[in-house]
Amino acid sequence: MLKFYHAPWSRSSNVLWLMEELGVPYEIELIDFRAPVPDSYRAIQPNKKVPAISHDGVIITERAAISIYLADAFPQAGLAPKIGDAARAAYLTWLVYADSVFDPAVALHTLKLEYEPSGVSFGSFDDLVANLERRLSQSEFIAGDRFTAADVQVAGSMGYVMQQKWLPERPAFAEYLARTTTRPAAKRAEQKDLEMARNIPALAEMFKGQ
Ligand SMILES: N[C@@H](CCC(=O)N[C@@H](CS)C(=O)NCC(=O)O)C(=O)O
Repeated sequence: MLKFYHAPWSRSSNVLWLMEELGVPYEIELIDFRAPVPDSYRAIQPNKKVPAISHDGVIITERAAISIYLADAFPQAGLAPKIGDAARAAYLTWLVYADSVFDPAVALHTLKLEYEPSGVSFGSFDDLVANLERRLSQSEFIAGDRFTAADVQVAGSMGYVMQQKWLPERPAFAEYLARTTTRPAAKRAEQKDLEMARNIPALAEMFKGQ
């Protein structure tokens, strides 16, 4: 059984998209972090964050690890180059980059927190933007010429950040998002997330009159 601990409109929404790409049955347990999360959830995710998954009784946390695990566990979905395939190098690099560089660099830049790029593991915001733009100008998808779970991680994160105008606009970014976030699985996930968000008490105000 595949169980997914999820909160709508959060970092775990990338994993919701991945679940839809996989095309396998899964069950959602909602974790409403907009209200107090029971301490018992620490047994699943020690930092009380989403996402987390439990697959046949095995728990996996951290978005990048979850994405790598799921794409390998369900190879029929074709979302990961196989071990031994040279294409796996770019795939793993970009899949992990989304959480280890993109996410913290954008967060600190948005919070206007000043730091010395050489003093942190993820470097500068400007280097991130330049690296992403270079890559997406050369390559149709983030890991090469086909869609992979790395695109769910990168495009899922970029989509939200671009909406918030936390990344500068670049033609390569817009074209990449148009190629990836319009996929049927992405749209299904978006719709499911919207329906779940409607039932979150802290978000009720946004849905008034709808
Ligand atoms: N490093 C974690 C981060 C996940 C994360 O930041 N989740 C946020 C949702 S956007 C969360 O659960 N926040 C709830 C809280 O901190 O109370 C991962 O990649 O899975």
